Amino acid sequence: LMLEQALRGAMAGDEFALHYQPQVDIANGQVVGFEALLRWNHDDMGQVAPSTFVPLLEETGLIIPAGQWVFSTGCRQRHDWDGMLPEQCSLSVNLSPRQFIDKNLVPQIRQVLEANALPPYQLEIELTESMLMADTEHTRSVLRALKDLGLKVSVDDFGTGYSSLAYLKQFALDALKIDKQFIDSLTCSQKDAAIARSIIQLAHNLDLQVVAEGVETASQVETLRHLGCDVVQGFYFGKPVPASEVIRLPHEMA
Ligand code: G
Ligand code: G
Ligand code: MN
Ligand code: NA
Repeated sequence: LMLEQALRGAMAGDEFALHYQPQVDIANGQVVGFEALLRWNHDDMGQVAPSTFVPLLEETGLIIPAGQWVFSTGCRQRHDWDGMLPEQCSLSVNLSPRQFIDKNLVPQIRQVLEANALPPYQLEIELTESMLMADTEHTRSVLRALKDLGLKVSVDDFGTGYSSLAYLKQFALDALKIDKQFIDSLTCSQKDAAIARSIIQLAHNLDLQVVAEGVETASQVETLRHLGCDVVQGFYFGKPVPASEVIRLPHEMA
């Protein structure tokens, strides 16, 4: 409850920030996007882990205004980087289940794109498998609307959620993000390598891009390149950094 009070204060005060982590085209090293990750710096507690406060935002419903803040801050930031980042470089925003079922989601996204004169292809939405499992009228219409707006939609933490693949044929998606747990032992576990290889093949057979998450070593990059992965993201290329550091990053990373 104290943490909940503190979170309400964070919303009102100036305690939230977005950090940005580069996503790199494995073929040519170009930075093709940044994932926006919410950070909370509390006056007394210091940095609170997202794994602690994001679930709390979700439970309390504060994720709705917080998510709105993430969209408007991220899109304004991407607009400010116009001309400093490659035109095609996108901003990925994580969406939680409560945001996904919120009736105002699509109008809000439309509004924030317009307010920041952002071309829709510069905004990518990350959903999780569980959010795509419910094949309801709402799920269909939201995904259709995001597609019609011209946004990219990717499936985060792929391979760790419910195991139905039916949603992959139901909805028009753009990318699968292979969960870090399969990348961690990619180079030492034949099973993890087989899973990564299979996800990449599955994705490509369905015309989806593949992003590998949590890439930390050069040998993981080599293996992923060999397996035909498209985009890599992880500490090997860079940790999430504050906005002020983004334009100082190289536009090309080996
Ligand atoms: O990288 P990090 O430890 O910051 O992220 C931890 C978790 O918090 C991840 O699952 C990530 O998807 C989630 N997360 C980070 N930022 C946001 C956000 O803006 N909105 C939502 N819904 N989740 C976020
Ligand atoms: O669930 P989601 O994929 O949105 O969460 C991304 C989380 O993973 C963030 O907390 C981010 O800081 C973290 N992360 C990104 N790259 C790496 C990495 O290479 N190693 C580790 N340990 N964590 C990473
Ligand atoms: Mn994510
Ligand atoms: Na993930």
